[in-house]
Amino acid sequence: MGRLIVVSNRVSPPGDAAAGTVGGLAMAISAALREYSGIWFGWSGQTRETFTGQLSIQQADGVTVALVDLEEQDRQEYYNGYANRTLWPLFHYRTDLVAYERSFSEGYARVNSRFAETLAPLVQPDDFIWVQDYHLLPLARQLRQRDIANRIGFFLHIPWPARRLLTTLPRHAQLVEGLFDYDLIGFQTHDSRDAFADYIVQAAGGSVTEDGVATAFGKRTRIGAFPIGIDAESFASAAHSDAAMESFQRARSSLLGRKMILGVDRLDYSKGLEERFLAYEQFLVDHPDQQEKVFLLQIATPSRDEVEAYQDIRSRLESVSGRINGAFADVDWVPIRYVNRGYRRDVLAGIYRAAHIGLVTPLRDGMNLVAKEYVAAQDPEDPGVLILSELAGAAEQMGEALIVNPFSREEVAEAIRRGLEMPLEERKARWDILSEGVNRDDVTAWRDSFVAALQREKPGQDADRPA
Ligand code: ADQ
Repeated sequence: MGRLIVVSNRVSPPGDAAAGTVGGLAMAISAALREYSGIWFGWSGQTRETFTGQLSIQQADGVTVALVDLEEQDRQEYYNGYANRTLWPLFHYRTDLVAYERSFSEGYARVNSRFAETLAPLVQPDDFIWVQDYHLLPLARQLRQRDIANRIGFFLHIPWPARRLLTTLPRHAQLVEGLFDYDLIGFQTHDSRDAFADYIVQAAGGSVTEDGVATAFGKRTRIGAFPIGIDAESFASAAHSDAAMESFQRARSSLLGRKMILGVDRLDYSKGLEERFLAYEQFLVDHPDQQEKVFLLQIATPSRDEVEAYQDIRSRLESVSGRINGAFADVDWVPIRYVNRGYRRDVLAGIYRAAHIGLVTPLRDGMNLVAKEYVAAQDPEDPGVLILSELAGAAEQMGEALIVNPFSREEVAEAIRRGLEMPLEERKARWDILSEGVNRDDVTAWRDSFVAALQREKPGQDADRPA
């Protein structure tokens, strides 16, 4: 079997995994690459005056990383532009935030072409290529134009939007047609897979069979749901590390007998943080007896702060949390502890374990790994309660959580009340089922099922060629 080449927008530099600062997606990819002794190709995050296509190759931990620098204009038009100001808000149902600028789509096409141009010479005949996420939707097309006939798969980490939303995007058909140069397209959920199939049938006049063969634009591809998981085993052992024990103790001793509700998110408008704060405020209003008996710890790591919508959400959250704290706090109690920094995985695991409730209420989310990490970090003898948005992909798998509509303050407030009062027996029964799923459907299962499905495909099949 050939090597695995993973392509993603950003690549975590070797060494970050050891430092414990790598996020869920990066952990997932490193695990896959170690198994297939592959290459991880992507943007270095650096820019230079002109694009040279020169690669910086580094080896670490059984993984070869190949990085390419882009130009500043690429960063603005491709990364901050089309990826994060057009596709991200659109695919997260925030049409009010979508910017359609011609220079963005040009920059997006240019960077995908530059990726293909730099990657193509590295590809050997037996390799299989796995492209990650919405930054690189047209990459297969660009590679095919450079005579790369290898198997190429694509995995979308974010939701696929409903047809009516997608058709608001100028040149949407071109974007979708480009996907048909992949041999396999993976989605997080059946819901996303079905939304894609709906577009193929209703907007592109194509067809999709029961087993996921999609035909349109004179081409065929296969589609499927491959829900991503966490590295559950390593996360559970991180939860037992000294660092985790220390952060657990530190968090628990700061409780002073109170119960802790925890949110952990990238600071992003899709995560529903403002709505979460307001729902928590509703809970405090509905249950005055609970005031001073609980607090919300919200850890929100700033991200994409060159994009205005992210600066806006950051200042809104500061203002909403400040207002709630101003209205409810007492000399020895602050209802919301709002923290804007990142934590190492092991430290984070200890904080998860200390929390009585994990509050995961995105307004839209491809999967949401925090929900799974929260479950993996719990003490089996005294587990906390997961409250989970029905609009997170994870809700398709995690039905034993308290499932809520994140737009409904009343529902979220009521789930908080229920979670705080839930008897140990019920907490354990729910957690047992959740934990079994998190362990079974982990990142290894995700990787293996995607790679096996990709290898079953014959590369480069067109509809007019025999399958
Ligand atoms: P994200 O939108 O980044 O990922 P998520 O799945 O929650 O969302 O992953 C976030 C990761 O970052 C988690 O592993 C979490 O532990 C980590 N993290 C968040 N805040 C942190 C902090 N303060 N300190 C340290 N670590 C922190 C995208 C999609 C998701 C999809 C993933 C993977 O938007 O829907 O689940 O990719 O496919």
